[in-house]
Amino acid sequence: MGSVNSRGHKAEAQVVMIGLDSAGKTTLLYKLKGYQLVETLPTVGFNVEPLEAPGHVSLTMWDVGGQTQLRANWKDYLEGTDVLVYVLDSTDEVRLPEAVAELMEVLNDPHMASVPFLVLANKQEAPDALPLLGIRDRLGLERFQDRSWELQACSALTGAGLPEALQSLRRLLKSRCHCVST
Ligand code: G3D
Repeated sequence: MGSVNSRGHKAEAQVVMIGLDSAGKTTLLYKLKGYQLVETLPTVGFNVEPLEAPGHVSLTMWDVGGQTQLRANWKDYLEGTDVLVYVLDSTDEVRLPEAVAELMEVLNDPHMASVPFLVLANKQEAPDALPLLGIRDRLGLERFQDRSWELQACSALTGAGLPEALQSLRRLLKSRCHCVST
């Protein structure tokens, strides 16, 4: 997976995007691609899309289905990951513990050792969205001293926070590999 350029560096970063079902991954992916997505269906298997981040960074986004029976397949996609993007539904307080547990399981996978990660607290425009600071406390991200991470609020619906999310990705990629220029 991936490619290298003439300087022996990876020319294309491998970004894996996962999250529970209905977190908004598919909406996010197509919003980032600039498509207007009217209706989404549960992801069966995965969508994969090439994406350009600021600074001509090429990313490959894997949108892996989050339904319970599909989560066992997540680890098949983790090898070679440069940055993990984990999408949370900020309005789903009931399943927040489940979402956190799944994130911890992924981060504990041997393929993910020292891989930086970006948590996107999606659906932040919704009136019932949990505030970012509350989400940060519930995630307990401070325990991850051994790798780079960022938490970003966003709305795949309105696009708010997505430029900042791409900038976060760029920073995390720079911390991981030489696949982005300085
Ligand atoms: P998934 O790919 O993670 O399974 P989807 O999630 O992208 O299919 O989105 C699940 C539902 O959440 C969709 O609504 C979608 O419109 C909605 N959604 C995605 N992002 C946002 C957001 O930022 N804000 C709000 N309010 N809703 C969002 P439906 O009604 O089609 O199930």
